[in-house]
Amino acid sequence: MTAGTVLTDDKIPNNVNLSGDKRLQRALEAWQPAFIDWWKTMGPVGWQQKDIFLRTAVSVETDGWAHFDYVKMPDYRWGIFLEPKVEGRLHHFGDNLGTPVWDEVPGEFRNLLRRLIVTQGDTEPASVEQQRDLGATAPSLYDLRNLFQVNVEEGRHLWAMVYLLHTYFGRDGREEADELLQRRSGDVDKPRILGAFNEPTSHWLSFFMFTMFTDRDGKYQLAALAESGFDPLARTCRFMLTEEAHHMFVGESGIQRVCKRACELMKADANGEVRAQGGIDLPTIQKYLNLWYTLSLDLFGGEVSSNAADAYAAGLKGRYKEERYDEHKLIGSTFAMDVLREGKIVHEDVPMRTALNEVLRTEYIKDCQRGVDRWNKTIHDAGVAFELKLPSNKFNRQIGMWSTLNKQITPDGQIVDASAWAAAAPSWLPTAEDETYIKSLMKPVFEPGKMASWIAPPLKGINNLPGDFEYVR
Ligand code: BYC
Ligand code: FE
Ligand code: FE
Repeated sequence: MTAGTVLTDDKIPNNVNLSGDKRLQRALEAWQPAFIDWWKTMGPVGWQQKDIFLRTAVSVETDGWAHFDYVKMPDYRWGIFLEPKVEGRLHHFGDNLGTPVWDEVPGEFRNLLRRLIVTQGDTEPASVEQQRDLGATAPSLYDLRNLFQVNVEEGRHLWAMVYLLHTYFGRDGREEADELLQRRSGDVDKPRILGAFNEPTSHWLSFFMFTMFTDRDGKYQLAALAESGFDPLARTCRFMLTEEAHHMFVGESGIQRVCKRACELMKADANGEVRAQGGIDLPTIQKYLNLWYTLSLDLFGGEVSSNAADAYAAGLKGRYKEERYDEHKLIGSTFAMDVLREGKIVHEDVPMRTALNEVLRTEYIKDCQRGVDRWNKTIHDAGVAFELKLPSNKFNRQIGMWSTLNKQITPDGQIVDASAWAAAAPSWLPTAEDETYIKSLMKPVFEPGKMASWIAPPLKGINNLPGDFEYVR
């Protein structure tokens, strides 16, 4: 598509009256060719002209958000969807509690709000960039299709944030929207904003860990923004959450299948050696878990954060499921958490508003634990005595108060000296050898119904399709 093409409701499914909003149409018409350019140069390598069996959101109704058909990725209809407006909605937390929510950007919070939207928006294309080479080594057509499903939906999430920037932030919103297509994951000069989104996901084990742990940060951040008193942001994020569930499913079920296969191969080998059988052994899975979980913990920001306090006070970013709590102003209340005082870990009460990043992270950790419990059930059911564990929230941190002890805290949360840490690190985090080994396993399997050696087949097909369905043709 070239510049000047008229964007109709047909090209961009939407429920924001795009065809009736000339100003927005013009802005998106200018941005859309840049997006397609970006998709072609930074999106999935290869496969662009293949038919992929994808889900497209065509409306927010229950029968409209999961429309399955074969599409070529560049023809995917990236749409703009907001959950329907709830009339009379009020701020339900923060300093403006009880007053009507905003349909326009509140002037005094403009910068804070724009920063939240840009940070959210930046992660979406970043993840597509991180995953762009994975198609070449997919363990099955089923997995290949899931990768592309995640990729096009992250593309749609970018559209969602760009819609907000274009509609509500005028010229600087348009500039920010352009920059979202200019930063590059892992680039030293113009990196993506948040740490984890500059890390390579160079193979499928990292991809599954990423969708398990990093997309799950997406779930919690989006849920906190879905509470927003800036109503268009809340409505946008609520719809994005419906898609996020599938991304986490890809990660959780992906690792579960790798664990299952590890157990099978362990038993098949005379010495119980999974690697001898071309599989990924459980201790290696634990190392990648440690890596991606801790990178994702960093995404919640500092444990004590005035930014978090400001966003809550302003009513822009709430807690996870704010309605579950009794009190919504958080003045005078505290949160008990571990903090670092003169090199020691102590448990302390921290003023609640400044602790909100940690409050959200705590909810996230519980959710991760539920997933790890299900993996352990798979391992247990296979008759193998091994347990995967979430490491301490202080281990391997690069953001927040624990980052000062970055290479001194063990996965159990103990402070040790740097040399002891360094000596044990190869058993905690992936080594260069682990990377080489995992990559050596990444041989593509593109025959319908067939799986790579290191992963078990899924329990059922997408949309209940049979195991040998040709998801990509
Ligand atoms: N890396 O007060 P602080 C998703 C910066 S994932 C680098 O501690 P704050 C997805 C911070 O920006 C969800 N820098 O933290 C998943 C600040 O910088 P400035 C993404 C970091 O601001 C998979 C400084 O440190 N959505 O959707 O309370 C695939 C001090 O900040 C990091 C959001 O994140 C980091 N990890 O919280 C696809 C929601 N952490 O201003 C998609 C929007 C902090 O001093 N973002 N910094 O230069 C936010 O709510 C907040 O910005 C954060 C940070 C939670 C990220
Ligand atoms: Fe997303
Ligand atoms: Fe996602």
